[in-house]
Formats: sequence, structure tokens, C-alpha cells
Amino acid sequence: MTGAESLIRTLMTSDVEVCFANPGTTEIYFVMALDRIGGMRSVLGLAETVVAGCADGYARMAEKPAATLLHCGPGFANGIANFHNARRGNTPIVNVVGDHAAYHRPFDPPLTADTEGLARAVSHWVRTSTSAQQVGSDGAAAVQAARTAPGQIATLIVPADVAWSEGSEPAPALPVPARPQVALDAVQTAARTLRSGEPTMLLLSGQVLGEAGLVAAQRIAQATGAMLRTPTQVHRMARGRGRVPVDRVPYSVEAALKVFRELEHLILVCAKPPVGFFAYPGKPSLMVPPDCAMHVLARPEQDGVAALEWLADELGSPRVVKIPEAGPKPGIGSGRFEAEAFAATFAALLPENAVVVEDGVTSGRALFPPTFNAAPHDWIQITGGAIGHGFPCATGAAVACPDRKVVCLQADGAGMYSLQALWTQARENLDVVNVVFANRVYLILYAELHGAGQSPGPASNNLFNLSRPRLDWVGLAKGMGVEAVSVETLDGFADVFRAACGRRGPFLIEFRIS
Ligand SMILES: Cc1ncc(C[n+]2csc(CCOP(=O)(O)OP(=O)(O)O)c2C)c(N)n1
Repeated sequence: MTGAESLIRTLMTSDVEVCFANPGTTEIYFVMALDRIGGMRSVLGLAETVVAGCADGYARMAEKPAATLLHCGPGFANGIANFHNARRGNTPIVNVVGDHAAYHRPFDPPLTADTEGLARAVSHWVRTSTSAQQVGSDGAAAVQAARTAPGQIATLIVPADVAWSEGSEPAPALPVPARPQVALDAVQTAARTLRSGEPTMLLLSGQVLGEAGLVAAQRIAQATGAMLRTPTQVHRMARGRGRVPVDRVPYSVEAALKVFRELEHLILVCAKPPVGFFAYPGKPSLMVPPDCAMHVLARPEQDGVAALEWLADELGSPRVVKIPEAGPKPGIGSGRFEAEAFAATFAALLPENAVVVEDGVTSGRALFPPTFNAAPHDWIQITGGAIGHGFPCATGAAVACPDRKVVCLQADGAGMYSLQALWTQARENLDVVNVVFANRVYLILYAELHGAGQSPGPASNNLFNLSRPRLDWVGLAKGMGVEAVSVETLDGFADVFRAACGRRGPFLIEFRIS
């Protein structure tokens, strides 16, 4: 058996079922192995940023890693922005990166690069296999690393001669370590803080944004009056009617400071301390006031759900919670695009059990509160701020959840980074409705400029305006085999979105905002 074959068999034994790939010559041995072995689903992405985003979206929904197959240092490098987003979201991914045979590298062929160095920039675990005999156990170790809480990026570099050499054997799956439990002391400190009656907030992230964690957090809120928030970007959150509505920390520094202004205690539950997305002259980095005490109930890799349940029990909170009312039932708007009216319209029409992937940038800011009252759904956001996450992430989520409607909310500027994902959606016949907010500007950058007290000049207009030439999203989608329609009003959107959700397969709606 070749090294490539034993690695594929090892990955399959370790429950890796899908490989998002963009192969080259050094990965041909893996492609040959995939041909021979069968059973591993391979999905082609036409750029590595698509491959990386697909692997992210897949694992967020499947709750287990996919593999990627990438070509040498430069191929991996093309995926780095979306691997960064995945890393910031604690998504498990197993990267297999082909590379030159060790004996060939000294001749300095064109694709020679610091593959390990590039991998290290965004991976928690990096290894280069040195022999066909070893590559199976390397693969098993990579999956184990990826699945270690809270979820890691594991990158295995496989030189071509390791992949093609015979005499290899698959390795058995390695055990996945359980999430560590929090210490009694952490629970008791949090309980004491909450009993003090001083203004306290729980900041919830990662694993605890599933239904069980949110219910446990609500038990604590009910018993003590503690406030609840999520970070500005959620990795994946259970939302909609019947789910505990927890709002995000706002993006703008002023609005975020207001949220924390009166706070005396912040309890972190699998969350990091809240910081501004960027530094601004004269504004603080940390969003909580300097005299607010921060406590850690659970670190991101710990069992935050069990910790919240333990804390709720400690506080004597009943196990049944009353889910707070999430406001009036959303209604369908009319007229031109307006962020809040769009959010209400979207909430009114979102199908039951949908997966929403949001990379909506400025147009997506108002979406969170109105959609608490939508049908139950999961919501995924771009966790690392590297735009161009939406289309690929939605594509991967749809591979993971063939029975659920995936809706991708994508800003147009961000969408242009990775629009090739639409082609993968068409080829795999994935059930995704893509909504593009076509405002034809980098609106957020205009807002930042205004925030700095400046008016746009010729250079800013040249760098922030996308209307020359005008991007034609319907044409772009059709060119990649995805049906598409453009709309200009909220009522027009409602009609098309309803119809798109009533059919299967990829679809794109260009919402012409300007
Ligand atoms: C990988 C990456 N490159 C560049 C940026 C900087 N950036 C942030 S937002 C933005 C433009 C966003 O424009 P668009 O997606 O059209 O959203 P809008 O604000 O118009 O809604 C850019 C270029 C980034 N965040 N990530």
C-alpha cells in the first residue's frame, strides 16, 4: 500500500468522510488513492480560499473535521485567510498538503517554499511526514489534534515520495480527549459574584451557544438577574423562536462601551475578554470599564455547558426556563433596501431549521435582534474578520447538512474574494440560497473614514467604490451554473426568496441596493 493510500484509509477510519480539495502534481498520489479506495467524498474548490472556507463551514455543522488536500506552500497560502477565520472560530480541520520529495528540494524547483512556516501561521499542529511507514500514524495524530477541544487546525505536510512509496499501513483512530471540566473554585466564585447582586454579565461563546448551553445560561439569568451576551461574531449559535435570545456585543466601540458601562463583573464562559475590532485614537481596547472584575467560569476548551449547568444548580435555579419573548412577529417590508426592514423581512420568511451563514458586513449589522423571532435555525458568522468567508462556508455547511436549507448572506465586496464557491455549489447541487447585498461600495470603509472625521477624496473614492465597472452578480452566478435573479425592493426580495426556499439547489439573489 502506498503512503497516500494508507493516509486516506487512516482518515476514513478516524471518521473523516469528506475531502475538500484543490490538488496538483504532488497530490496526484492521493487522487489515485481516492480513485482506488472509494468512500471518501471529494469536493473540488476552484481556489484554496474556497477549499478552506468549505472545510470551516462543514466542520461547524458536522461537528467533526473534514480533510483538505492542498498543493505545496503556495496552495496552502492561498487558503490562509479562511484558515485564519476557522482558527479564530476554533473549527477542527485536517489539512493534507503535498510537497516536494525531500531529495528534490535542494535543487530548488519553482514551487519550493517554507510550507511548514506558512502552515504554522494558522495551524495549532504541524507535522511533515518523513516516511510511508509513518504517514498513517501521522494522519491519526492529525485528526486527534484537530478534534481536541475547542477544535484545532492540524496540518500534515506529505512529501511526494512519502505519498508514492509502498510498504505503508493505515493506523487506527486515536482517542479524542474529553473536554476538561471546570474546577469547583471557578463555579463557587461565579456563584458568589452572582449572589452579590452587583451588576453582572455572562459573556457566552463557542460550545455554550448551542441550545443546552443557552438554556443553562438562561437559568442563571432568571435566578440572579445576570445579563447575557455573545461576542460580536458567533462561531455557531442556535437561534429563533423557542431558543434563548442572547444579543451580541455591538461592533462599534461606542455602542459596545455602552453595553458594559454599568457592569461590575463580567463572567467569561468559553469566551475571551471583549475587545474592539480595531484600535482608534483616544478609545480603549478593552470594552469593559477598568474597575469591572473579570472572572473565568470556563476557558474555550473546557466543558462550558456542564459548568453553566453546575452553576445554575448551585444557585438553586429551576431546571425549566421561561424563554423570554423575542419581540413582535416580524413582517415583510416594502420599498428600497433598509437594513432593519430587510432583517424583519428575512426573519418572516426564513425556513424552519435553516443554516444561516452571514458575511454581510454593513448590510448585516441589523440582522441579529429581528431574527430571534424567526423559525428555529443555526447562525454562523465570520469569526476572524478576514472577509470572503460567506460563499465557501455556506458551501461546506450544505455538504454537511444535505437535509437543511442553507442561506448565505453575503456582502458584494467580500463576496468577490471567493465567488468561485458558487461553482462548487452548482457542481455538487447544494441546497443554498445566496443573497448578495449589492451596494457596489466598500461601505464599511467609507464609514471608517467618516468616523475619523474625514470626507472621501479622489483616492478614497477610487479605492472604495466598486461601481466602475458594475459587477453583474446575475451574470457571474449564471456563468458558474447557478440560477440567479436580481431584485430592487424588499417586496421583490420576499417573492423571490420565498420561491427560492421552496425549491432545491443553489440559487442567487442579487439585492441591488444602489
Ligand atoms: C481578507 C481581508 N481583506 C481586506 C479586509 C478589509 N476590509 C474590511 S471590510 C472591507 C470591504 C467590505 O465591503 P463589502 O463587503 O462590500 O461590505 P459593505 O461594507 O459594503 O457592506 C475590506 C476591504 C478584510 N477585512 N479582510
